[in-house]
Amino acid sequence: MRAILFAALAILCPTFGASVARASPVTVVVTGSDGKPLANAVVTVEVAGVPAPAPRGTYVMAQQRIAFDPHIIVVPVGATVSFPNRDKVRHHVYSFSAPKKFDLKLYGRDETKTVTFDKPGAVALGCNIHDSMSGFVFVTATPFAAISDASGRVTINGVPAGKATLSVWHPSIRAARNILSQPVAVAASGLSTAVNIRR
Ligand SMILES: [Cu+2]
Repeated sequence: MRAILFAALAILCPTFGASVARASPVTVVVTGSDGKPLANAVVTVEVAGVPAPAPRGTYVMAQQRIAFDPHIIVVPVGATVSFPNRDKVRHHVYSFSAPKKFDLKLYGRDETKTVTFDKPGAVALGCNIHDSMSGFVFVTATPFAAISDASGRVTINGVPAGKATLSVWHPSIRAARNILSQPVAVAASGLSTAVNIRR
């Protein structure tokens, strides 16, 4: 009887039974303290009971034209990232960040070293040879994460409707771990919001 009732409800009301699993786009526009769009901010949506996906494929942070390329990558907890050197000169990549301290001693062109990131958080990269080199590996514990584009915008698909925590990370944010967090309610139709990093 209960199964029949459930089926009847599902027909009468298409969202019944599907509301928890429904995938909704979350759109966020991030602006800096000057009010202008902020690129290279990491937006994450944490949903209780939804862990980071298992690492899949290859994650690459190249050294190219005396810079980290791309400037920032987002990877799930447990991911192994390769650091190929595509320059003619040698690099010495390191990080002092709490989630992952490491040191890749001098290595030359077309050499690759790898690092496994097993704790969530932002890992700032530097090079002992080139002070101007700056990059980040952002290690996330949720599958819902994206980097803001030049217009400060991110769109994250697949977030289930319900309660969540929306967080924005950027090195210029003056807060613990450079992160601003707020509780949000994601509707079945998604969520569209704006975050200014000034506190
Ligand atoms: Cu270097």
